[in-house]
Amino acid sequence: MSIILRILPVLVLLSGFHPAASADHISISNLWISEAPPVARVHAAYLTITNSGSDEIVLQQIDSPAYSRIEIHRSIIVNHRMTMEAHSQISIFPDTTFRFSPGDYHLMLFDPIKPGRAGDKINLIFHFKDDIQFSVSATIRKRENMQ
Ligand SMILES: [Cu+2]
Repeated sequence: MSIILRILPVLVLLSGFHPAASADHISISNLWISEAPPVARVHAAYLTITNSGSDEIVLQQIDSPAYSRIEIHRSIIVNHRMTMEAHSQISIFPDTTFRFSPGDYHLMLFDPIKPGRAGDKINLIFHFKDDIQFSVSATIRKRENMQ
């Protein structure tokens, strides 16, 4: 009996990660997190989102069991200095691919629960408008592997 009670919450958690069946027009690929020193309190992630549908899609929120908070940022230069601006959401037009890449748009991942090493996998959950959700596995990569 006690074993069943322990397994049940895990099953409920996993069922929440299934991607919505109505979201075949959205694909998320090449999701990776840049390896950071163990003391780092923020990590950066990059990915590609393709909208192959006929309507705009809107990425509204990202979360993960491995971080306290995730924000959408863009690196920009202001007065000759690199800084970052936060975006509350990203709209992707029909038949368009949107790339998050170093020096441009990225995900800022705050307060890692444990330091990640290259090769580790971490789940991020992407929330789009209209209650569309995806859980995607990110791979931690060393920065020099970036293209
Ligand atoms: Cu940032």
